[in-house]
Amino acid sequence: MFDKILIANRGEIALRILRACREMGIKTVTVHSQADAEAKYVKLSDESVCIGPAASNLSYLNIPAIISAAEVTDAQAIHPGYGFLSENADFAERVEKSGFVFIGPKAETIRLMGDKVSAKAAMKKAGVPCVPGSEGALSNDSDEIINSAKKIGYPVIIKASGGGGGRGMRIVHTEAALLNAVSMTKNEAQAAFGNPVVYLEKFLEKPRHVEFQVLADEYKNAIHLWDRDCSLQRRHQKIIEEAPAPDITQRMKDKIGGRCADACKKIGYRGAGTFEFLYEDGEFFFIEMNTRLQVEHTVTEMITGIDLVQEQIKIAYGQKLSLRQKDVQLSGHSIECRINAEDPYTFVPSPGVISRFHLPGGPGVRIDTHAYGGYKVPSNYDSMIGKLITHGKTRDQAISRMKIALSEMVIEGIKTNIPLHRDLMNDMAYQAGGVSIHYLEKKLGIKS
Ligand code: MV4
Repeated sequence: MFDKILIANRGEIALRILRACREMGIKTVTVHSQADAEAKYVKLSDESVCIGPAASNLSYLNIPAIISAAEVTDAQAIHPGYGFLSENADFAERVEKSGFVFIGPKAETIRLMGDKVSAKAAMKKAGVPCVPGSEGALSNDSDEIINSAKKIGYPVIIKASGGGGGRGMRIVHTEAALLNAVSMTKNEAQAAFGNPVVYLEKFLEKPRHVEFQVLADEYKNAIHLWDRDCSLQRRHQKIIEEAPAPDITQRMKDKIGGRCADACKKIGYRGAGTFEFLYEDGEFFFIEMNTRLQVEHTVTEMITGIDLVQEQIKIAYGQKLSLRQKDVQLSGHSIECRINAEDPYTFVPSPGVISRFHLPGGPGVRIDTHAYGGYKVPSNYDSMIGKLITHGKTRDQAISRMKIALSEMVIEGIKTNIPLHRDLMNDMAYQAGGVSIHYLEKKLGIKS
C-alpha cells in the first residue's frame, strides 16, 4: 500500500480523506492556504505545507505548488477530494507525469466526461439511456438546428458542451426563439469555457435528480453502489441528499445500475464515479458523469457499509476490486443535510468565528466536519462547514433521527442553514418523498 498520501483539498473532505488514510496506516500530507494554517485537519496530518495565500487560485488551484509539496514530502499519491482540481484533466496528467499517482480516473477519462457532448455520446454507445436530443454538437446550419429541435419537440434546452453542473444552459419554448438563443448560448459558452460547442436536449419540466455511484478498477471490474436522490437544491447547490432514492422500483434501479457498471467496463473507467440522471415519469435519462468523489458519497457509505475513500485509494494503488455486485448489500436509509455558514433564507454567506458549537449524536448519527468552537470560517471558500448524516432502518426513522439531531445542534457566532433544515424535515412533501428539482426554489418563492 502507499506509504504517504498528499491531500489536495481543505475543509471537511480533507479530514474525511485523512481519516481513511489513518485507518489504512497511510501517512498524510496536507497542503493549506495561509487562511487555513490553523485548521484541524492540518494539525492532525503527519506533515503540512503552506502552498499560498487565501485566494484559491493562488493555493488550492496552484498546480506547481501542490506538485512541489508532494515532491518535498515524498508523498506517493495525491487525493484531490471534490471541487478545486478534482476534475481537472491537466492536473491529473501533471500529477502522473511528475511520478505521482492521481487518486481518480485517467486524465483522458476526465477529459472525455468534462466535455458533455463526448460524455453523452460515450454513454449512449455504452447502453446508458440518455435524454433525447441533437445527435451530438449542433452545427452552424440554421435549417439543421431548426429541424433538430422540431424532431425533439419543444420545449428544448440548449446546453454548452464545456458547461455542466448547471452552467451554460438556456431553455427554449418556441421555434421563433431558437436561433437567437443558440447564438447567445454559443457566445456565452465561448466566453465562459473557451468552447462554443452546444447541443440540444428535450427539456424535462419536472424531473428528479437521481444519481448512481460506481466503483471500477484498472482491470475492467466495475460495480454500482446504488442510487442517491439529490433533488433538494437551490441554484444548482444541493442542500439535502438521501439514499436510496424514494419511490423507484428496485427492478428499475437494478437495470440502470447495471447499465452504469457495464458502461464503466466499456469505457475503461477507473476509480469512484457518479452517473447523474434526470428521473421523470418512471424513466431515467443520463445527463452527466462526475469523475470525482462527491460531497454526498456519505449517504451511500451509510446504506452499503462501504468506505468509498478507502476503495478509491485501493483502486489507485492498483488493487483489484475486492467487492462484487452481490457483496453490495443495502441496509436502511440515509439522509444528509449540508450545513452551510450562510443566512438560512437569503443564502448570503456568513463567515466568522464560531462562538458556541455543540454537535448532536446517538444511534444512526454521523457528522463530517472540520469545524469546532472557536473556529473561524474563512470568507474565501465555499460556505459548507460540515454535513449531518443520519441512518435509520426506514426513511421515516432517518428523518426522525435527523429532526432530533438538528434540534440538538447548536452553532453560534455565525449564521447557518440549520433552521432551513429543521423546516424541511417537517415539510409534508419532503416527508412524502420524491420531490422534483424545482421543489425547494418554489417553496422558497424563488424563480428558477
Ligand atoms: C436538464 C434539465 C431539464 N431537462 N436537462 C442542471 C444541472 C446540469 N447537471 C443539468 N441540469 C438540468 N438539465 C434537461 N434535458 C434540468 C436541469 C436542472 C437541474 C438538474 C439537476 C439538478 C438541479 C437542476 C436545477 C435546474 C435545472
